Amino acid sequence: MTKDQRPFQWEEGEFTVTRTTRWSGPGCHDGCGVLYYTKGNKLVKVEGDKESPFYNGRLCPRCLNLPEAVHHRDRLLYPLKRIGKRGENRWERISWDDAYDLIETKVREAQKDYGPESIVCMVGTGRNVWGIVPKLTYSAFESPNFATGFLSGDACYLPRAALMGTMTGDFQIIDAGQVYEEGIDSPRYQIPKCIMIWGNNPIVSNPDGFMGHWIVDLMKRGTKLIVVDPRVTWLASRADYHLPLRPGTDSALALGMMNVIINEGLCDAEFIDKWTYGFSQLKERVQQFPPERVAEITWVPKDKIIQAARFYALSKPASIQWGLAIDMAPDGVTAAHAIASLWTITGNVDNPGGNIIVRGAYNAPIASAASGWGWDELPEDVRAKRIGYKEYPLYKMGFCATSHADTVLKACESGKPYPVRILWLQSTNPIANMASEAKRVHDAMLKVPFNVVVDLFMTPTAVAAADLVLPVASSPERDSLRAWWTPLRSISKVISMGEVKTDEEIVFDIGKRLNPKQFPWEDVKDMLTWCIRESGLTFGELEKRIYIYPEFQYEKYAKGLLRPDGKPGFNTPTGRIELYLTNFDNWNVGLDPLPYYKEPIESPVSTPELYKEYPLVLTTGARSWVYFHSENRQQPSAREFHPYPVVQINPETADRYGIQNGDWIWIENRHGKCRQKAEVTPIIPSKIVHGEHGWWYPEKKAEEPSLYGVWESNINLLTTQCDNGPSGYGGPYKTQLCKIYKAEEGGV
Ligand SMILES: Nc1nc2c(c(=O)[nH]1)N[C@H]1C(S)=C(S)[C@@H](COP(=O)(O)OP(=O)(O)OC[C@H]3O[C@@H](n4cnc5c(=O)[nH]c(N)nc54)[C@H](O)[C@@H]3O)O[C@H]1N2
Ligand SMILES: Nc1nc2c(c(=O)[nH]1)N[C@H]1C(S)=C(S)[C@@H](COP(=O)(O)OP(=O)(O)OC[C@H]3O[C@@H](n4cnc5c(=O)[nH]c(N)nc54)[C@H](O)[C@@H]3O)O[C@H]1N2
Ligand code: SF4
Ligand SMILES: [Mo]
Repeated sequence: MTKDQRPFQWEEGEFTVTRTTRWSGPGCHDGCGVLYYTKGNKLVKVEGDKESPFYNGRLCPRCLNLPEAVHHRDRLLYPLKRIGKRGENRWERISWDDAYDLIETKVREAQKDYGPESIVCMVGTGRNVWGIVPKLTYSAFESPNFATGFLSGDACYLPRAALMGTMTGDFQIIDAGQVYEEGIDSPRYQIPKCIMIWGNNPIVSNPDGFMGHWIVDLMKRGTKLIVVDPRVTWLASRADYHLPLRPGTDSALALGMMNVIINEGLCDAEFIDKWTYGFSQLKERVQQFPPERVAEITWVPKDKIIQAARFYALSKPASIQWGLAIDMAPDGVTAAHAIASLWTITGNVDNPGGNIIVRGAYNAPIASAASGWGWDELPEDVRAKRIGYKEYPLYKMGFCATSHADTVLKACESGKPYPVRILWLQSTNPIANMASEAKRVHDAMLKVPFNVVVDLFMTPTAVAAADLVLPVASSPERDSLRAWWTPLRSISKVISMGEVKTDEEIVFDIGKRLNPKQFPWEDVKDMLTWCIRESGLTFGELEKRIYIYPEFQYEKYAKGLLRPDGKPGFNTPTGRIELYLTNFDNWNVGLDPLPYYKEPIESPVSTPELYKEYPLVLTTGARSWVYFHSENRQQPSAREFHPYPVVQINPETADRYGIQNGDWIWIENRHGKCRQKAEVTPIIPSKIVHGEHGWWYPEKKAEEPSLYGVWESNINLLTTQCDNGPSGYGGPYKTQLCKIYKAEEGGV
């Protein structure tokens, strides 16, 4: 059968089978091709779509277990209004009309008495809310404040995105052939000789529209790996070079590798000369980072640094697949700058098998990772009120610009620069997961007069702080789109539960009520068709085709395809990739235009006294197979697979503290403590421990002070808010100190 003849839907025995895309909820960063097997209104099983390019039928346990999530008895099915006090978990079922009436009243009050900027909308990570919630914020509420759910320093992808926005003027990702329907078999593609995987564990996390199994496919064709990770991950165990660095020292390592590459003349001189700005200043800066010094800082042996640097530079094409660990240190932006400089000075820019420049497929605003939909409608004086906009000019850059989360927190606490009157949380669970310093965030939310949570399940955050809870549809209950990055994909609704609405429907309904001029569409499908108008298809047509690939071109900078004026070059002030960031000078707020290294706030070097008391370096939150952050803890199969929070400790360290595999232990530092279960394993070095994030216990008591046991194993009792880098981005989620000791019997 040719691809055009493939059916979108068919009957198979007692099932209707639908071929479509799965995204959120429950949360995921990807949109893999799935086959939904439904019987009436029931999702019975999910299989991978073998004919879906680049997913080829490969599914994670989280997709295979979707029926358990979707039909779970704890799903929220009706709008709920709080009765009694916050934290009592007492709710009254109300109609959607009553919910919308209440929202309209509260929004109009806030707009009139405090200005629209007193309404702050918050989202969690990369789901199909990043297009639609900005539209709600800017067009319906007319507020400039779209934010993450108190994610300190917005330390997830946004630091890297903003850095690329100012350094390159565009967005770069690794080329794993995903821009072609034929994938790595495309004649235009080249297999990278080397992939450097930096602070990322994509086999488990499949982050940001990237699939870990793409790397495995490339390894089968000969690609060699360098892995920069303190732990021996699956990929590290198969790498030619594994650099197990001390958490938070990434920029020193990248600067040290550049020292080797530049001083040994291994750069791409022609590319540097023609397309980059500031090489001579960078060359001077890297002289401060000879491999001996870098080995001391990073705990990676000097020879390994030299050999890995040579191997990366001498492999062409080569690419870098980077991850979250870069953002999760206060100076994450400079680490990103140093790493992006590595691919720039070796000329691996927008080349086959290198780090290519991408934009969301067909610029579809609703479906991509970008968050600007509706921003242009706001007058300049309203935009200027965005929290953090003035203090942190880097927050204007990038494709996912948000309000500064830590300053939003301070505004909730202090009413400055102005009061926050409404928090609208659509797809985030800050106190269990997204925010650091969880108790502080809990208390701050209670100061806000009206909070709305839009979610699939009741969460610790909702019980603690919400006044209204709206039930939202899961992915198989949702008509939606995906354009992060390519191809453009349709998401089809195959079942419906209770009175749930989709994120798009909720925003659309509220927009129609509050500001109909900016929501001119007849219904959500009409709006979806408008969003993909550049593809020339209606939503219904796309749904039958499932996906469509826009044309992709390499070396767009040479062809005049990047700048608004159509000239060759990059969309930056100098028209070149800026190794020296001229914007940092222009803004005049004290940002270093060159990459630098700064010690973590608490570390063996910066706080030696503290290190005596807390003699282990703590990194947190490396992804696990069946959980997506704080989600899925309700699913019996997921809990069977991964019943407890796990803290990884090296056998030598465990011995030193009398800890056995499987013991409940306390992880503690001067900010707080929590309990997790020890996994004694050689994959982690002896001076480092790793604690899991996102843990709460849906089976435990909901009401305060328990909040489903959210304070028992929560690693974000040990992390801090408002310790950001100078750009405002970055927070110390993965760079703390701690001590560990055996907990009393019983566990949690
Ligand atoms: N210590 C530590 N903390 C961390 C991290 C770490 O590495 N270490 N990682 C951080 C990172 S990178 C991130 S991005 C944050 C993530 O933080 P969040 O995105 O807030 O995490 P989730 O637990 O997935 O919470 C999302 C909520 O949204 C709901 N939901 C899921 N899908 C949908 C949907 O489609 N629509 C709606 N309306 N709701 C939905 C879920 O049921 C859940 O209650 O956590 C951060 N927290
Ligand atoms: N199953 C599942 N998938 C997910 C998620 C989930 O919760 N569950 N969350 C999604 C989200 S929001 C994100 S942001 C992505 C994140 O996905 P990734 O980018 O893969 O991030 P992590 O798994 O947090 O960490 C990756 C690796 O960094 C290492 N590491 C820790 N500290 C450091 C350090 O200081 N430097 C370096 N170089 N490495 C360090 C860890 O050992 C770990 O192996 O995953 C997404 N995908
Ligand atoms: S990455 Fe995994 S959970 Fe997410 S859509 Fe793909 S198969 Fe499903
Ligand atoms: Mo994230």
